[in-house]
Amino acid sequence: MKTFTQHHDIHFERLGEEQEVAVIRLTRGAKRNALNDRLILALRDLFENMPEGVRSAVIAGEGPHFCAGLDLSELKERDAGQGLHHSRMWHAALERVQYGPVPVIAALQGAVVGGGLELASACHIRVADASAFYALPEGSRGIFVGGGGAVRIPKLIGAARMTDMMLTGRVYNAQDGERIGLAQYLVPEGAAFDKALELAVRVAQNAPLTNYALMHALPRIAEQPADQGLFTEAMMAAIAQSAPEAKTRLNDFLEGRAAKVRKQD
Ligand code: 1HE
Repeated sequence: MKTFTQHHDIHFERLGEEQEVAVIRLTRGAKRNALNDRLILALRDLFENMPEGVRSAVIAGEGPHFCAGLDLSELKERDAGQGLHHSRMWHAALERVQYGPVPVIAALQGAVVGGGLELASACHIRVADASAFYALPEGSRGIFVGGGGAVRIPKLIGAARMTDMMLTGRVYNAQDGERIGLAQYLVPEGAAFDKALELAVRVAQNAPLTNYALMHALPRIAEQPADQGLFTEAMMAAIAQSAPEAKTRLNDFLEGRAAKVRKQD
């Protein structure tokens, strides 16, 4: 059985044997899934109210493009104060994606640009198909990133590459995007959603505390000075390993019931 709900320009569905994967699809294909305020707020609300039993999520876009970024038709007359609050609204929404209840996998195709790349950067895993391309047209539109891109994108590709993208309007294709770290997976055209779903099903099988540690502890540890990071790591390791689920899983391996690590083709 599948369950779906239609929010404003978002289709929400639960997939997987136990409906453990939330699939969130942007459904403004006619506008290349450009993110207007209503859509950003709907995303925030969805992540704040993720139903019980969801263990991982996929974000995808309808049509040939993942997302054309900020809806430029809404960027008319905003004074500095309104601009500040608008950016903070994006921050709050994408913060709920990154530091929300479950790991999120983005399925990317076509344009992943501007705010679309900022949304993808807030996800935990990015799977791109061969049609994907990445750009930060803010630079040529006379504006700046405002959806957390200045914080998240340099962590993926470094400040130098982001500076180049914004100064020169450079567009990375799917292959180069994967090479520089914009996406972790590159798949043939049309295959991003299926791969993202396959990964989401796999991620949903992890112990919830392990996923929690990867989402909430790892990025914070990575920001800490080494000495503090090591201390936080030890705390998180102790908590994770003391969960009953960890003990069961370790025993399963020791008693030959769990999968071994195998070389992949
Ligand atoms: C839009 C938007 C949009 C398309 N806001 N309406 N982002 C950009 O600067 C990217 C702008 N978009 C594009 O460069 C192209 O549209 C695409 C490469 C994404 C797709 O091209 P294409 O040829 O498939 O579509 P199209 O014909 O350009 O667009 C189809 C419709 O979507 C058209 O509307 P229509 O009523 O004439 O059919 C477009 O106007 C509309 N559309 N993109 C509004 N972005 C938190 S700060 C973040 C800051 C930013 O994200 S700035 C970067 C914004």
